[in-house]
Formats: sequence, structure tokens, C-alpha cells
Amino acid sequence: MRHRRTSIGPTIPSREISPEPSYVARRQVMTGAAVFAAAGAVELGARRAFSATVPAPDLAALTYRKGPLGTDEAQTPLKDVTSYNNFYEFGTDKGDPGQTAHTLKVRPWTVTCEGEIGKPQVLDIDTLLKLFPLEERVYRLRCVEAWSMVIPWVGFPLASLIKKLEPTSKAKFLAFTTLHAPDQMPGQRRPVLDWPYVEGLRMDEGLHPLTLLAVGLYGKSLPNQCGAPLRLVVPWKYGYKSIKSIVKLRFVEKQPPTSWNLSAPNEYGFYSNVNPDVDHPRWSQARERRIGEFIRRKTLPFNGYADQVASLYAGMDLRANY
Ligand SMILES: Nc1nc2c(c(=O)[nH]1)N[C@H]1C(S)=C(S)[C@@H](COP(=O)(O)O)O[C@H]1N2
Ligand SMILES: [Mo]
Repeated sequence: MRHRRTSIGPTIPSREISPEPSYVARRQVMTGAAVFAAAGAVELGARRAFSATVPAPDLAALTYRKGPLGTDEAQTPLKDVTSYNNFYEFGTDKGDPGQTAHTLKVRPWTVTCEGEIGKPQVLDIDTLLKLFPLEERVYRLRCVEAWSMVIPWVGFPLASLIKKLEPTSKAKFLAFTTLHAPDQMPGQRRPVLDWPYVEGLRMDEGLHPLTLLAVGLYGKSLPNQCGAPLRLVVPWKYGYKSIKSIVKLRFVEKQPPTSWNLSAPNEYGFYSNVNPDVDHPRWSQARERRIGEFIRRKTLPFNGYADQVASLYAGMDLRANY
């Protein structure tokens, strides 16, 4: 959209910058077929990503048990999970992170836990990996761009970590921050978003048993492009809530700022619950393309997790709180 172009710095060719909102908008202009443009953008990206040859990274096998709440839907092949990504710190094309995220250094890595908690601390990732038993959770992931995957994550409930940190009565929200390291993350050298990427949850959302801190997928530690070494997974919300490569968790009293909301507040709200009845201002959310399938399927309220989470939003206007 034109108003977004004006926010792009004069020295950077606009071609190089494709934030989530304008990425699809530009395809709309290019194809002149607005109705099909959102799907077209996704499929063009997919074709490019699938044809790329990405060397298989050497990832540690994890010990885990099968966790509850998983789906038995067909799992998206590992090749697609690792070559069709949104991780703007490594570029805005779906194939970019798989090609470039090898520059991310995932050791040493610490997660700073601070704010309204009784036990503030800096946790080393290898300590964190041993604190709680790891579980496999097979979840649907629904991106706001109207594509989806089914991913067998390995991780532990965020609730386990929250409880260990002993939140005070003032802790009403959780604020997450991604690593800020332009030397390792080439996308951070461009003003695509206001870096570092930040996200947030209400405390009851963070404590919900579906909410996972993932450290792996398909039985091994997370590939860099998927948010190594630690990322959030909130399966009933649009994918952008599931912040990658987390270095900080802050417990706060007020609703924290979130990256996509800061970037385009009329398009991306704080809640971002998957909702087929509330369209994105520039495209429908009624259907989605499961990666690997060609017929678009219906999007389910709360991404199919309504039985588990709808009660969190009882009495709330989900149109106003998008
Ligand atoms: N730090 C960071 N986290 C992020 C993103 C990002 O660009 N940066 N993209 C989000 C979006 S839009 C989606 S759909 C998911 C994609 O996760 P995946 O690439 O592992 O499928 O990550 C989310 N987490
Ligand atoms: Mo997304």
C-alpha cells in the first residue's frame, strides 16, 4: 500500500523491502487480480522455496515423550517446514531464512527472565532444556497470509516456566523479545520492522496448556530458520504471535507493544486469534492453503482449538479485539 512506501528510507530501494502487509499488496498491483492475489503470492513463494536445495543441518536428537492435545492430521514434510518460512530477520522471501539463517549463533544463548516475578534470572539455554520434560505436540500453524502447516514441535508448556519464575500479582501480560544482532541477522540491517521483533500474551494465554515453548521439531533441535534455539508456539493465534529466537521474557502489568501491531495497527491486533469471520483488511481469512495441498480448506475458529481456548475470550468482542 502506498502509505507504507513512505515509511521506507530513501536510500533503500523499495524492491528490497517486503514487510508482510506490502508484500501481498504489491502482488495485487502486479497481477491486477486482487481476488486471487493473496493466494498467488503464497504460491509463487512456495514454488521458489520448494525448488531450492538447502543442505540438511546437523541437529541434535532430543529425548521427549508424546504430549497431549496433538492433531493426527498429516504432518507437513520437514523439507517444507524448513524451506517455507517467515523470519524477516533473515529476509522477506519464504525461501530466504532456509538459505541464510546459518549465520545465527545459537550457542552460547541465554534467556533473561525479568519484571514482575519473584525469581528474576538469566537462564542458559542448556539449563533451560533440562528444567522440564520435553513433549511432542503436533499443532496446526495458521499464518495470517492464509497458508497453514501441521508441525510436530518438541518443547515444554510455557506455563511450567512461568510457574517456576513466581509471577507477582502485578504480572498481567508477558512480553517476549527476539535476539537483536544485525551482524548475524541480515534482515535487521534494513528497517522492515522496528527491530528487535517483540510479541506479547495475556497471562492466562501464556498459562494455557496449549501454549508451548518449542526447542525442536521432528524430534531434533530447532533448525535456525524455525526460531532456534527457543521459540513460542501459540497454535490458536496467527503465526506472527509465535515469536522466534527468544532472548527475553518480561512480566508486565500493561499490554506490551507487538511488532506487527506497531507496523500496521489497523491490520494486526494484539490478540490475533485465528478467526475466519473477521477478514484481514486486504484479504479474506475464511479459507487457507495447507502447504502441499492445492484446494483451499476452510479456516476454523481459533484454528480448530475453540474447545480449548474460546472460554478465555468469553464476553469479549472478537471483532474489536482482533
Ligand atoms: N522473530 C520473528 N519471529 C517470527 C517471525 C519473524 O519474522 N521474526 N515471523 C512470524 C510469522 S509471520 C510466522 S507465520 C511464523 C512462521 O514460523 P515458521 O517459519 O517456523 O513456520 O513465525 C513467526 N515468528
Ligand atoms: Mo505469518
